[in-house]
Amino acid sequence: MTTTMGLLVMAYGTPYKKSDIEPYYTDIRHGRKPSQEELDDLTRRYEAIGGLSPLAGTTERQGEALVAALNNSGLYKDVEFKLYIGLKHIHPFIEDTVMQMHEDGITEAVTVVLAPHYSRFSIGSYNKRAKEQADKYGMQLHHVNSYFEQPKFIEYWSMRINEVLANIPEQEYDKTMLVVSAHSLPEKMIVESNDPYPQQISKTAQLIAGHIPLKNIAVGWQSAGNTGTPWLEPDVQDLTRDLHQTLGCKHFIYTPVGFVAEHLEVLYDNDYECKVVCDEVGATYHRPPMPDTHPLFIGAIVDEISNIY
Ligand code: FEC
Repeated sequence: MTTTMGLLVMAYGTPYKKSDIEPYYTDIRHGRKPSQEELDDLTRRYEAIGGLSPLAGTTERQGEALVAALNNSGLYKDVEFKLYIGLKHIHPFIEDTVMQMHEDGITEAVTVVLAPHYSRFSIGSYNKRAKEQADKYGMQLHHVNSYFEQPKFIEYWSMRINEVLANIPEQEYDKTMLVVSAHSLPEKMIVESNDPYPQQISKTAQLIAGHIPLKNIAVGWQSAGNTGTPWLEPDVQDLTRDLHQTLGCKHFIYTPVGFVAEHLEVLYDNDYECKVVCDEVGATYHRPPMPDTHPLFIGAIVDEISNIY
């Protein structure tokens, strides 16, 4: 007999239409409404990437690719995974999805967040919300906490960087900088709780370094909020200016490894903001494609799931 196992794929979420921007932003700010100026600024950034973000569709495609890969992996006899998507800041919210899973008769599920590195404030908070709801129904959850060390994840990024390098003359490699980045977080929170997030990003850079012929590799942080308190630094834009000044870099390759798809934080913060700085200093901007549904990326998550379930 085949057992149905839930596969709860959790992701950040994005506005589906322009009028969603305000409630979405309010949710991100834990219920505090943004000022008109803040709202206009966010709306302007969405407009700059075409009006809205492609993230909603990508999350669905990633979930579908993952459930298909799991069900075709041959790893699970008599188990059929059923996909559910739960979002952090917009419907379908994590709690509502877990309730739906219960109503559908799901008693056990694997959970995965579409972000490769663990922080108590990112993956930890998704897992907590899913577990609190699942506990109400006695549903058992198996959490994937991270997958940044999975060989296929590192292979994906190394392959993409090597593709970029194939178009840069080898004699310019010593003037080429790889910037490995992730979303910044408030520094105090991370330091006080001895959060593993910064070390996991550095480890990702270190693992990638073993597969590419570049010596110049820097870790940076992006997309920091404006809270008046320090966030993890250096910011990728400042880093670009500094590295250009000290090393005279001609090429910058940006790999936002803390994200897994093209969305506002990549399309605006990298493709627009970092490119502006590259143009300003006269260096070439490169940003390889994001993992999306690439089989190496989906395979990395399947491999991690097979470690926990
Ligand atoms: O394409 C899209 O529409 C959505 C892209 C998006 C992703 C994303 C991922 C992460 N965030 C993380 C932390 C924070 C913290 C704050 C914060 C604020 C925003 C705002 C927008 C936004 N984030 Fe986000 N994030 C995305 C979008 N994020 C929009 C609000 C305006 C702005 O600051 O730009 C600050 C909250 C506060 O003010 O209190 C903290 C982390 C990730 C990566 C892990 C994950 O995906 O969950 C960490 C995608």
